[in-house]
Amino acid sequence: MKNKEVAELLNRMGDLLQIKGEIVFKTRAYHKAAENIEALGEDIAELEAQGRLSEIPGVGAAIQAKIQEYLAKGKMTAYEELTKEVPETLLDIVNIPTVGPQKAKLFYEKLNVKTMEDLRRAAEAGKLLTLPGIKEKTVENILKGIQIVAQGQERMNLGKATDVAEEIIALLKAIPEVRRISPAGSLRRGMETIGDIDILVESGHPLKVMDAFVNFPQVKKVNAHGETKSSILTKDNVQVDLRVVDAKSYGAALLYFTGSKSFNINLRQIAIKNNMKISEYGVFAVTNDKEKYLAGKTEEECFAVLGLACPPPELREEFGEEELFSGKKIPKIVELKDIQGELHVHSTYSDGRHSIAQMVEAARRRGYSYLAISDHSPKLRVAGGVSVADLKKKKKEIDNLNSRLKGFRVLLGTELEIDTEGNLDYNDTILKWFDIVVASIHSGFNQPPDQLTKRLVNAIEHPCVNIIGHPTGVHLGKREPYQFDFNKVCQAAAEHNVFLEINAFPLRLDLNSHHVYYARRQGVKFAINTDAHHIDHLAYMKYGVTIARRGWLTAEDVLNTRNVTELLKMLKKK
Ligand code: DGT
Ligand code: CA
Ligand code: CA
Ligand code: ZN
Repeated sequence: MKNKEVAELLNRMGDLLQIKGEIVFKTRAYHKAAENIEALGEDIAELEAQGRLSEIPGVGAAIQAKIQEYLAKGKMTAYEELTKEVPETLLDIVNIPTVGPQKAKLFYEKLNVKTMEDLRRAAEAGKLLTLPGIKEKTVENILKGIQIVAQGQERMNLGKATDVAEEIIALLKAIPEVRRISPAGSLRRGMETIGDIDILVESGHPLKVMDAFVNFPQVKKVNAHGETKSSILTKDNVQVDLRVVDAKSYGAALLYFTGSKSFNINLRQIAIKNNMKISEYGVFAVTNDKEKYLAGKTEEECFAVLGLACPPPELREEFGEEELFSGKKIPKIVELKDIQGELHVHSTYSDGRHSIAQMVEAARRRGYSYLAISDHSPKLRVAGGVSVADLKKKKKEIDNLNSRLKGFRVLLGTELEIDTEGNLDYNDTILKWFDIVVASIHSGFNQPPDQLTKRLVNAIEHPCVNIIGHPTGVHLGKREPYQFDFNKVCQAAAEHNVFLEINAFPLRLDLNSHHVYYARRQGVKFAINTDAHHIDHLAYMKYGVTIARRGWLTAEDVLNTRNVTELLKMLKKK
């Protein structure tokens, strides 16, 4: 299908026109058309063949002609003409999170910034600060954004990295010479995205382990094959670094290769202050240039000789380090076993694969005591939103189940569509039927940030809305988050007792750990949900809990660590 290509081209056209300074009415038309084409259930070439292009909402005569030209000749003259006026490389800049067409236009006109590299240089040289409305924080975000884009393409999500690592670790564990083994690096810290997989092994026979490793069936290419470090590329292009060390440095190596780099630097400074040295081999006392080994067998003993408690790997990040090294006790962060149920899963009533009863059965097997079946609402037609008539059936089915089940409660939920104007689905009478309402955005991602903020805040203020689902809309490595004022949304959520979701689906992981850490400080509370469309997806809960842990959440901060009675009480809005 050419749908994606066509939508992409129209989006690019809209962005370029925006940079050129075309009126919003015109640029919006391209973005709208693109959005609708992407949501199309049919092949656009088929539609064209049947002369039905005009049936696509938002596709007027002008855009229709451009699509026809593209489908027939593989090019769009208007687009090519436009790139002669506005450099196409500016689109890379538009794609940097927090930049967008308005700023790209400003940078281009005032500073002749044409490429991502131009922008990085201008940002680092402080030139952006001379422009109206650009503050230091803005520049910081832009630089961070450039980094994300630069890395974004090749990084994999936590779910994929976990699967690959588990397979390799299982094979390594089967080698008799392998004693202790652990993942390290960003995977052990539970980052949303992973660059490469690091694994650490303790063994007295490193060469045996390495020889086996480079010959695993997953290996496509061996990049390094040594006694302490080997590195391979798997058949699906994942880099795996393996390090093998002896017993007395295993703990120190685990600590070092878990990182983060910033965390390691902090530790090194603490060591220096105590006349010690820390490396991947151990912690050493340093007197008159002589080194004496103090610790290294376990992480705990390394931290202990430095006078520190051993922090969970998820907290070893730059963004929480002030709190981490403050000397205060580290709070007990949430664990998978604290989770008592879920509030956002789908059934066959919308686009889920399994019936309510099957979802409930799977939830019970996980030891949960409640599950909210939150199917899509009617406006999300592509996902089979539940009509009012079907909702009555669904309610009856849930009531029946509840009268039979012991020690388990099925909740009637909905994933309520927030439309492009900020209106909600169903009417207020019907909304009151639900035990729980998760409101989400699935359209209009390219709207101006003010409009997106308004849509989210409107939903939060509605008396029936309890949770905002996947609040930023990101699809890791595939779709950037939509732009809105996160601070305002946090404030509204805290004020109106609305929970922000940590969506545990590996493609999303939305909110991410930075958001969670920040939002918690604004007084926000959270719900962790898998957004399961299949019974197997319930297992993704562990990723959501990892993100929560990275954001320093305790069980207190998470709605679905409560039993159902407490939970329903906590949903009451002021
Ligand atoms: P990634 O792979 O990009 O997702 O991120 P990491 O954190 O896994 O980074 P990686 O694979 O380059 O290195 C693994 C760990 O090794 C890292 O978290 C900390 C440690 N490490 C690597 N290079 C350095 C370094 O130059 N300085 C310090 N202090 N630590 C390093
Ligand atoms: Ca790594
Ligand atoms: Ca690595
Ligand atoms: Zn959903």
